[in-house]
Amino acid sequence: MRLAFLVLAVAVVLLGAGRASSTPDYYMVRIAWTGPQAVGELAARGFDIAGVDLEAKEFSVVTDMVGLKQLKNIRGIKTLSSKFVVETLDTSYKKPSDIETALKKIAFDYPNLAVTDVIGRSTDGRDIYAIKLTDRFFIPDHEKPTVLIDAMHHAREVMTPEVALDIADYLTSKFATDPKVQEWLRLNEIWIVPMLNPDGNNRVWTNSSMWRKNTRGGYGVDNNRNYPQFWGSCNGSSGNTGAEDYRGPNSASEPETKALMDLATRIKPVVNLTLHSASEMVLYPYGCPNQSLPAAQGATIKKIAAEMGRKLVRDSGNGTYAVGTPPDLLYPADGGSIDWMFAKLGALSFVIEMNSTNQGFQPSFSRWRDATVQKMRPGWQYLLDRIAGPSIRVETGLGMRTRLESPTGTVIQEREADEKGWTHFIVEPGDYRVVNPGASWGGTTVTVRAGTAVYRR
Ligand code: 0X9
Ligand code: ZN
Repeated sequence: MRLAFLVLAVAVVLLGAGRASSTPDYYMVRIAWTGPQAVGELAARGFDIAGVDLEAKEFSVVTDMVGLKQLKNIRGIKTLSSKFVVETLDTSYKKPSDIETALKKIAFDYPNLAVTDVIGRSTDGRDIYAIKLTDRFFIPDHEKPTVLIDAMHHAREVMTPEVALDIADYLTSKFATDPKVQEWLRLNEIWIVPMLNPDGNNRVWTNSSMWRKNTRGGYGVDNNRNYPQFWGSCNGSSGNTGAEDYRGPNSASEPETKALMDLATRIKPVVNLTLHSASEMVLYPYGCPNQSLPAAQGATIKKIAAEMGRKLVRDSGNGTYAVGTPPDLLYPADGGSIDWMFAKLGALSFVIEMNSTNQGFQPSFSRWRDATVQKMRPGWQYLLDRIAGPSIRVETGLGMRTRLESPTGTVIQEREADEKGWTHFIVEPGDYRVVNPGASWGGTTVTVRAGTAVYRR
């Protein structure tokens, strides 16, 4: 009796000890990169791909002891090293409450330029904050195209809100003295959502530094696999709740995804830039290998992505970011935000995967924070410059659809007007036909030259 009690007591102590240090055992495994196929295959098998380093020709996987053993037995996978990840947190990075504080301070300091907004509530009921930046003096707001910049779909990508906040800081603090900044805010309405996934981020600081998804049901959904476009359609996500790329029970099931969709549907951005880490890449649609962009708009998107890539210098200082689609450079990904932003709303959409995978998910704040936000500036600034380039701006009326055609009638793009009744297209230089097929006044077709002037109906 007494012995049994003792044994039981020991067992309880052992279990307790196991649980007390219940931080999962993570290994960061470096694998030789032979092309996107092997990466896609590991992702499809449920491995958590941390990032690809095209400079060193290797990629990284986050896994546990079991996964580590499995990896060693997969044909064609050459493991270069595996490192036990000690869970260090660099707490200088922003927490959900820091985002609210930072945005409210900007709006307080620059009331003529900035206003904060709550675009929705997260799974656990946290406010999802946005800030809108524009100079309200010169051009009335309603004539301006909107730009949408979002960050932190993925909780552990802690550098991304830093860059989003730097954009807001830069555009407000330099406005008084920098003519470039004045022009960007005179011509555009810029919406920034620095932390789309506050619940996941809270979990990073309190529980699990490698957390990626939101927190639905404790297991979480990957918000960047939850958008309706190509949802669950090309083996680029998982139906298992435990997977790091779990797509959710339905498309747009997640409040975070919905919040960004609702905002974008309302403001109809001409450009959407979504910030992720890491891999030092600029990605453009689509995330599915069997899908490709329509020719004319595709050419414009690819040119802009290539130019943005050339502006972004790698952390090593050697060379610039790689440019391509997710399946070209990383792995297939379905239900991602940029695919929906382009296919549904006609926004030219881009991912920046910032930082080298060398630094892990939490690059030392003191070493990398300022360096990274500075390295990103030429990229987003180029995007803002390009919006002022060849484009067509039409006042069409609320709810109206407008079709852009070549002079010979080839359809280039069709978009719905924004909440202010305007439709903006970013195009190559040249002549275009603007068609309002369902207009109540019987429809119009007008030929305009890109970038010359604003056309009013
Ligand atoms: O897998 C992702 O969601 C992104 N990479 S990350 O390492 N930051 O997780 C790539 C997103 C690709 N975007 C789309 N397919 N839309
Ligand atoms: Zn990401």
